[in-house]
Amino acid sequence: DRLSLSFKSRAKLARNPVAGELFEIMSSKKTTLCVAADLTNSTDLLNLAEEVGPHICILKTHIDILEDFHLNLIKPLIEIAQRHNFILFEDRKFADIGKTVEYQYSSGVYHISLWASLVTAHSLMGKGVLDALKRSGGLYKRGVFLLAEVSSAGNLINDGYVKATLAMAEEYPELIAGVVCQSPLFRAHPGLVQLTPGVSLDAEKDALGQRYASPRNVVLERGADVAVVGRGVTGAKDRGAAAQKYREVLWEAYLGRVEE
Ligand code: 6AU
Repeated sequence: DRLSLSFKSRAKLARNPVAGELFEIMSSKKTTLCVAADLTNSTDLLNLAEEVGPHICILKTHIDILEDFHLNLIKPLIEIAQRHNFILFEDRKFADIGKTVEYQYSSGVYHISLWASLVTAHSLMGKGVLDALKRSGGLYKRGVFLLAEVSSAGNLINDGYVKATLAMAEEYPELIAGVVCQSPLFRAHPGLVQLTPGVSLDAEKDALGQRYASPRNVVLERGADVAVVGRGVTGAKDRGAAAQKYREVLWEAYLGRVEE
């Protein structure tokens, strides 16, 4: 069972190289925290990366919400990620025909394939999305998180969609690093990472349909390996201290879950 195994032993079971690297980082750095850097200013983004860097395994970006994006941002961002040993994850949520996804991944303003080790994709459009990500150039080591469930109220995903998404993930074992979901869906696949957003110590929801659960709940009840925290950290006065707090409660919950 995935939930009772340590990240250390799961690192060896990962078929995707970034998932393997991620398990190693989580294990050695003792953190399962992914901070969602949903900020609109590049300098602010770099400052956040420095502040939370010691406490995270992943920095998740929505690079297209930056008002002052320039490719020059990428070099210092990679430098910070290497120095603090975390992974860059662009939450692009690809959801188009394969050919368009290929352009969105490799071209345009952001050149995501050159710097993001991890990206998200929807299963909605079918396998072409994954074929496109697989064959595009860019980083040698990269991984995809497929969205099987989402945190927002009123979403249209049903059981059939979830099942078909997991089946699609199984067809691309070298490409898929893990699954974004809200419940322990794939207990029999310890090499895959469960990434769960919608995590807050204070809030239950926001004004636009986001729903939150506590760090303990997402790890112990919902099966999260990595927990995504956005505003719980970015909205704090001391973002480094907030990240440290989330990291600690998440890690404690993980220790209470593993059996080896
Ligand atoms: O903690 P928050 O609500 O400030 O931010 C949550 C972050 C945002 C969302 O784009 C993302 O998590 N997210 C995702 C992801 C990671 O793909 C899926 C989902 O179901 N819900 C969700 O909030 O950056």
